[in-house]
Amino acid sequence: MIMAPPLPRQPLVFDVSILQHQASIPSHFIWPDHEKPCLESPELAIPPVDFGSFLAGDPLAVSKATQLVNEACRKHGFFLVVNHGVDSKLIAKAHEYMNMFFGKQLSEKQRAQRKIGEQYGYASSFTGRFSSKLPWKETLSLRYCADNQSSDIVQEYFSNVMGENFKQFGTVYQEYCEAMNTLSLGIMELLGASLGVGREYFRDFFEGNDSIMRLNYYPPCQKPDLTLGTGPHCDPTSLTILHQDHVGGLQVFVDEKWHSVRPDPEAFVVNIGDTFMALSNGIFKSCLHRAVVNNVTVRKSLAFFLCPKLDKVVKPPNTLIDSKNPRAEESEIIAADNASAVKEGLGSSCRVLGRKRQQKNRNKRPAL
Ligand SMILES: O=C(O)CCC(=O)C(=O)O
Repeated sequence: MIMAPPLPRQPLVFDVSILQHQASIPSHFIWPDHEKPCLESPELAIPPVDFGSFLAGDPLAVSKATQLVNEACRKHGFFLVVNHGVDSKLIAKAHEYMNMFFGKQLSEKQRAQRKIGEQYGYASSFTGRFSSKLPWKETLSLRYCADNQSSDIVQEYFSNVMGENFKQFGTVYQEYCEAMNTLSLGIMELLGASLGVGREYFRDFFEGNDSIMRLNYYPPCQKPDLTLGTGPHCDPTSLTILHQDHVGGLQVFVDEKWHSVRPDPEAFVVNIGDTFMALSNGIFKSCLHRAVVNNVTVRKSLAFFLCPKLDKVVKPPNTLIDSKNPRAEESEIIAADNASAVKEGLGSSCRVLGRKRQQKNRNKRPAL
């Protein structure tokens, strides 16, 4: 029998207008059984930290905030900040402009297409490197630099790549990133105080940071029990400040189970990444998390990933190294090398510094 030659494989295009209504989803989006989501999971009790009172220096508030953060970060690395001082109108605008961006025709979004090997731009599950376990989402990732020479980098990206019609998008996300920069440096004071190294130590380390802002847009999916919006991962970066809208979908792997994080539009979810875990000599944990999708509504999240300036050396302060907490590994990591490893999809080199004691747990597959 003569066999017909196989048809050339069509590139898979994540066209939301079609995919969100499909009763069955393409096999590329179906995750293996051991990674399929549990849509009903117990809620993770994460402490809300009154950030405004911490910054104001009220001794009782400082002691309460540092204690809550210390406990949460030793256990799983997640906490909430409330009374954070970020303008609620700016947050609302950042969400509104996400709706406008992701609501555009695919061809228009693809003007910012992120190419294979690149870290910034528009990405959807088109023909990436992975042909299976594709995440059910679209993203736009932007570079933000806090040094004086790159002060308008986000604004310029929109104008240069998307065109002058997108100038207002640039203004909104530039302002949002600046607010996240201020907030993240304040959180560094809180982490420094919680680790007993003083408020200035990590704040100074992250001055002039070279960070990433990611807009995550999760369309509805008619088979949310088969796929994931974001697969299980630990953030290779230093600190993540996430604003999730009212929908919910973030899950964290704690005590051998997945837990959901209840959405609170008044709060930011903060989590420790691998690089900060290394800076803390493994005392504060970077924890596995993921995002699930639903069959009813779009979900959005805004993630700011704080990363050190590229010439920084990532190593814990001597005061965090003692016989109870010996140095996890002798090597030091230059932030630029870490950033390249992350970009190439190799994971964080910082992992070796902070992770040794946690390695045993990390290698376990997440339970269903
Ligand atoms: O959307 C979320 O809740 C989580 C997103 C996330 O983990 C990521 O972008 O790395």
